[in-house]
Amino acid sequence: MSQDEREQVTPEHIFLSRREFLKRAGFLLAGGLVLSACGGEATSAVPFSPTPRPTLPPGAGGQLVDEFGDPATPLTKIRAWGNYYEFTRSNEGIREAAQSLRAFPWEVRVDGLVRNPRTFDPDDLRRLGEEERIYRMRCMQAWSMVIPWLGLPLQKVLSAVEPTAEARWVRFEALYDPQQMPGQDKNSPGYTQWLESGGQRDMGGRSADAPYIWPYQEALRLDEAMHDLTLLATGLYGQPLYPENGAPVRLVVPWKYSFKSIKAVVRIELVAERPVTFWSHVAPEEMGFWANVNPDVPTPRWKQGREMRMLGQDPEPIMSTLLFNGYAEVASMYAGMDLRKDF
Ligand SMILES: Nc1nc2c(c(=O)[nH]1)N[C@H]1C(S)=C(S)[C@@H](COP(=O)(O)O)O[C@H]1N2
Ligand SMILES: [Mo]
Repeated sequence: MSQDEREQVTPEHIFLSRREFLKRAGFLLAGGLVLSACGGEATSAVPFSPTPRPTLPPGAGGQLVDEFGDPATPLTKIRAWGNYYEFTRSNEGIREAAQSLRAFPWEVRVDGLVRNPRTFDPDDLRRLGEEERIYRMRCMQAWSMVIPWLGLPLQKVLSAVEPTAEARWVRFEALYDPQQMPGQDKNSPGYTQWLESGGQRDMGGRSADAPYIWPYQEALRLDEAMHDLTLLATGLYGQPLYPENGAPVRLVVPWKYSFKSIKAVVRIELVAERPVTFWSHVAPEEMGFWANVNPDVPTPRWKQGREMRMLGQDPEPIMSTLLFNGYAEVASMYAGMDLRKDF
């Protein structure tokens, strides 16, 4: 498919911005950016080989690929596998479990240390400028996906509210509503099971002394939040977000382990002090605040040097993990920082 044809199927305002960015950054876009309802299946599994990482075969014509040529994960797989602790502790269960979410009407309050606090609904956010961004997403559980998001750089939202000089950190809060989100209910089977197992059974459940504190909360340093890669996503594969993938609005920070990419965001607050985050409270030895993807810094249960790329294949290919998930352009934000200590 030629570039002209591509621009016809992808609205220009969506297509242009990231492409311009890639040009500036010196990346070559290897494949089509066709918006389709469903990802094509990649055809062959690639066995593990050490860095530099191999480029996976793009598969059938018209398949979406990320900026390094890796094919997108099929939509069915993106919907069928993930993490959503408000609903379930099971990776496979998110799609079914999250259907009880009511994602409309919805508001995202943006306030705190800003001159112009505002409330946005998802359409307000879209009007600020929706783009397609095909990003790799790397979970700390050593699996990864390539996801064609729709969304806008968070930068645009933050600029609109005008942070004051005191604002240093950005805190993100997800929905708290145990009626809709059974995992938040202390009487839920998942919660009870977790307590009975001494907190050992699932990701992060370290001890009953460090229970989950709802709502799910995340945070970024202001410069990270303002980085062009940082996205507030409102859709994927050309459609509004599905409940299981964080409808109607979620954060996407592609160079960090994906627990930073908080779903179902209702509030974004500019603050002066670094906030406590959900996972760094529950499992501080494993899920640190910074969470930059780093193959050289193992975590207690996962070595982090490799990842399973979810493509809906059997078996799924195993790949080398890259520093900052391959997004080397973020490195300057961490100059002088010990990435081993500040993990
Ligand atoms: N609100 C909320 N956001 C969340 C989570 C969660 O449990 N609740 N899980 C995180 C984790 S651990 C991962 S790996 C990603 C998974 O996103 P996906 O299910 O869309 O693949 O969402 C992140 N965002
Ligand atoms: Mo994760």
